[in-house]
Amino acid sequence: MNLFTAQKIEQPFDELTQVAQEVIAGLSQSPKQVSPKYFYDEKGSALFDAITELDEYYVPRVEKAILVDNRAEICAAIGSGMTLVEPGAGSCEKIRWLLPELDLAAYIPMDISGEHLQASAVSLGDDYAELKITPQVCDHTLGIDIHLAADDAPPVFFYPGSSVGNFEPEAAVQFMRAMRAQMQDTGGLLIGVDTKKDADILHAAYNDSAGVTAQFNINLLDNLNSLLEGDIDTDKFVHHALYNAERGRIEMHLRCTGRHSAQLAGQQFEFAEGELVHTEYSYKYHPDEFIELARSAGFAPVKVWQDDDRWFAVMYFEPV
Ligand code: AVI
Repeated sequence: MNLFTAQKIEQPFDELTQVAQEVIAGLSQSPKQVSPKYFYDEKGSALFDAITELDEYYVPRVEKAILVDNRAEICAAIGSGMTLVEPGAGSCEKIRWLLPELDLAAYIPMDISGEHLQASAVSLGDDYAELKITPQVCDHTLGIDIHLAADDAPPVFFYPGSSVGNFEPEAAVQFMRAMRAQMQDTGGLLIGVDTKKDADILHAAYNDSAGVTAQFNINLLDNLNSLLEGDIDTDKFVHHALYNAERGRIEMHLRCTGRHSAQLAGQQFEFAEGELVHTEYSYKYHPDEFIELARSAGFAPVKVWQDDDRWFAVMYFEPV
C-alpha cells in the first residue's frame, strides 16, 4: 500500500497504468489531491535540493548540526556491528556525518532512483573502502523488505530529514511498524522529526521569498502532464502553503486562479476558480507526541537530541 495516500481506488481503470489510476483517483476526490511523490522528477529533485539551501528552510541545517554535534553519543546509542538501512537515501550524504564514529557491519541505502543511488553508493565506497554497501532500488513508501538472514547483523533504520512528517500520523505508524517488522529483539530507529514552533517561522520555511518552494509545487503539474500526456495549464495555478496549528501540519496546495478544464490520461478534469488541489502535508510534532506514535509502532525511546531553539529533534528508538 502507498503510505502517503493510503487511499482506495473506487473505480476500475483496467487499461490504465498504476500511476494513472492513482492520479485520476486523487483528482476525482473532493477536495482534489495528488501524492507528494510526484514532486520528485528530475527537475523537482533539483528544486528540492535548492530548497535545502534556503535560509528560510532551516530543516537540513539544524538537523545536520544536531547529528554532528552529538555524533559520539548517537553512535554509542546505535552500538557497533549493526546494519544501517536508510530508506530514501538519495545522495547518501547524511550517513557521512555519522560514519567517522560509526562502526557498521553493512550499509543498505534505499532509493527509487536506481542510477543516482548506484552512483552515490560508489562514491561513498571510494571514501569508505572497508564498508559493505548494498544499495536497494525500491519505493520504500510501498513497503520494506531488506531480506536479512537470521545471522546477519541487526538492522538500524536511519530516516532523517523529517520525511516522516510527510505521512499522515496513522501512515507514519504503519511505516514505522514496517521497519519494526524487519527486526527481532535488537535493532533501532534513528529518525529526524521537525517540531512544532512559531507559525511565522514555519510559514516562511514553506513560502520562501525566492519562490523556490512555489516552483517545486507547480512543477508537480508539469510532471503529471509529462507522465500522463496531460494539458494542465500551470499558469492557472499558484502555490498556497499554510500552517494549520490545530492539526500541527503545513498544508501545501495548488490554487486554481481561474476556471480551467484539462485532460490527463485521457480523462477530463474541471478546476473551479479558487479551487485547491492538495499536494503535501508536513506534520510537526512535539517530541513527546512523536514518542507516542513510535510506541504504538513497537518502539521505546532511548534518547532525544535537540538544538538549543528546539526547532528539530533527532530521536533514537529500540524495539520492544
Ligand atoms: C521532504 N520533506 C521532508 C519536505 C518537508 O519539509 O516536508 C518537503 C518539502 N516541501 C516543501 N518544502 C520541503
